[in-house]
Amino acid sequence: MCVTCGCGTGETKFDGKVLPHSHDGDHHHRHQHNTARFGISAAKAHSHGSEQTRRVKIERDILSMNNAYAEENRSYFTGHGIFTLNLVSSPGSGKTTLLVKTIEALNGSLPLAVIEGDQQTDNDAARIRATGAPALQINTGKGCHLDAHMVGHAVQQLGAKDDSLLLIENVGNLVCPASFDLGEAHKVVILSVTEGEDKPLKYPDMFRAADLMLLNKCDLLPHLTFDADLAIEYAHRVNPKLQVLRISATSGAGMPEWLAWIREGCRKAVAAKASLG
Ligand SMILES: Nc1nc2c(ncn2[C@@H]2O[C@H](COP(=O)(O)OP(=O)(O)O)[C@@H](O)[C@H]2O)c(=O)[nH]1
Ligand SMILES: [Mg+2]
Ligand SMILES: [Zn+2]
Ligand SMILES: [Zn+2]
Repeated sequence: MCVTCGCGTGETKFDGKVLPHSHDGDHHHRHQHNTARFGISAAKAHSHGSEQTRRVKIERDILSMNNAYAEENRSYFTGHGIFTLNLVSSPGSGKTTLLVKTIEALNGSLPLAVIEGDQQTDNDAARIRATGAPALQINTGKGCHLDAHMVGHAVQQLGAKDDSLLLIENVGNLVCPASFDLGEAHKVVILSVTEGEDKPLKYPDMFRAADLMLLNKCDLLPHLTFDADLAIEYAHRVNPKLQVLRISATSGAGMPEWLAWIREGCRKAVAAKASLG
């Protein structure tokens, strides 16, 4: 169940197979699966009091469990110099197109891997693999977001390299992925110009959780009434520190700035690993 919208999670699949739950070998997780998988029923079994109190406790348990996994992922990423981005947006804003263009533009200059999240299909992982980059598709079934536990296993399965870039495309949803830390360095929110200027005001949690907003599909602006300055003003109203880049994944406008931002992040991640000794 999602703590934000109450949706069911269904069965999670990795490249079409059920999420593995055996923990042997040198898996970097140190978590206990019994509590991870059955956090909800454990909470149910041990809570007392009103339905409302019980719900609050379940929500708190799910988020604190997620945060524990996220911290495991984060320390793994830090220890291995992996710069991890969590791309979040509504469906169709252009995340996969942007990833494909980004990978093509980087042209093998840094090692990278992609984790794709969608409720169903492996279409996006196939689009990424067509570039030659490794990609793992997570299908969340009825679930509306990726969580840190899924990402930990996906990283293990992908075998993310040291000093690399890890790009995570979250499930298209401007609400629930805001609450789930995956251990990433930054959430990057993509807003496309066909979605309306007011989305940052309507979905403030996501724009607050992000460090960078990519305003995508700017090539379409001449055909629309969308006011880009106003959209950015709204985004800054909910998050004054939000960095913003205006881009077009299809025309390539703004891509040099986006690539420079990625390279700087990778450089810092490698330096942080080195400073650990
Ligand atoms: N005009 C235009 N279309 C874009 C741009 N980026 C993506 N698209 C289109 O938007 C649609 C959804 O893109 P997709 O990458 O699948 O979005 P996702 O659901 O966020 O992964 C596709 O038809 C893309 O071709 C862009 O910069 N400009
Ligand atoms: Mg996609
Ligand atoms: Zn949800
Ligand atoms: Zn696990």
